[in-house]
Amino acid sequence: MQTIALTRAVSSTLAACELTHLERQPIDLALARRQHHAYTRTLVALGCQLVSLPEAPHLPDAVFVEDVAVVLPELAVITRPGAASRRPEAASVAASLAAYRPLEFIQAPGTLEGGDVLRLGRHVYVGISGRSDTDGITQFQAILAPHGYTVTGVVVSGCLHLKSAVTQVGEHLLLGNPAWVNPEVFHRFNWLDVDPSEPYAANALWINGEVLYPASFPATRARLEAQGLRVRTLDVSELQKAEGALTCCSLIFTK
Ligand code: CIR
Repeated sequence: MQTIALTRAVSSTLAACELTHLERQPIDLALARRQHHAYTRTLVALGCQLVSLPEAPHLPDAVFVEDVAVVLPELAVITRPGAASRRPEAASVAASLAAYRPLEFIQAPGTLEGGDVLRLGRHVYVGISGRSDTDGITQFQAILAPHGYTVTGVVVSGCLHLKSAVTQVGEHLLLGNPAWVNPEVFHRFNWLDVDPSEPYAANALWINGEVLYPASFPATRARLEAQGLRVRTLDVSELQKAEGALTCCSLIFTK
């Protein structure tokens, strides 16, 4: 079965991105574009077919496509981001996804961002964060329930999204920062703590048996490798300055 990675080129206005927990720092746009290119090439090397949307220059955060849609085998849910500046990103992603899935939409006033959605089989966890609210999560639950999914809201604090705090790195293994989310919620899974010196290190992209991982977290990388995981690192420094990480730059699904 073909895996598709939907991505979007880095916007020329990336430096005007939304920031919540980080101080604004100068972003080297050319370097951001090279890093994003290396990311997309790596997804291709890992077996993905790339569907690349053109740059949306007027939308600084549009490279972070994960936040505007959640793609499941049965359907795609187009979100309504909590960050108002990001809502216009959704239409073009929806148009592209319509070729692959029936679409459902989160309606106003509810908000939901894909960075808050962690799907573990038929169980979907959604961060109750500054970006996803209980109305959005209730709508999401109503959309998914007929397809046999359970949806559980999870409180996150101190970080942007649920997947800033925890991601899946193996069949039965999660990588997380226990300061930002309660590991007890995920008691059916094994849990690996990030190294305490690297609080932002929980966002990894587990794909086709490998863990795609930021080069900036060597101590946590060592923890992943000590578990026997195959880790491939990427330097994404400029995307990290925009409070982005690895999962947020793609929507990955099967054709
Ligand atoms: C934002 O604040 O919305 C963007 N600057 C970063 C979004 C990152 N998204 C993600 O990790 N899923």
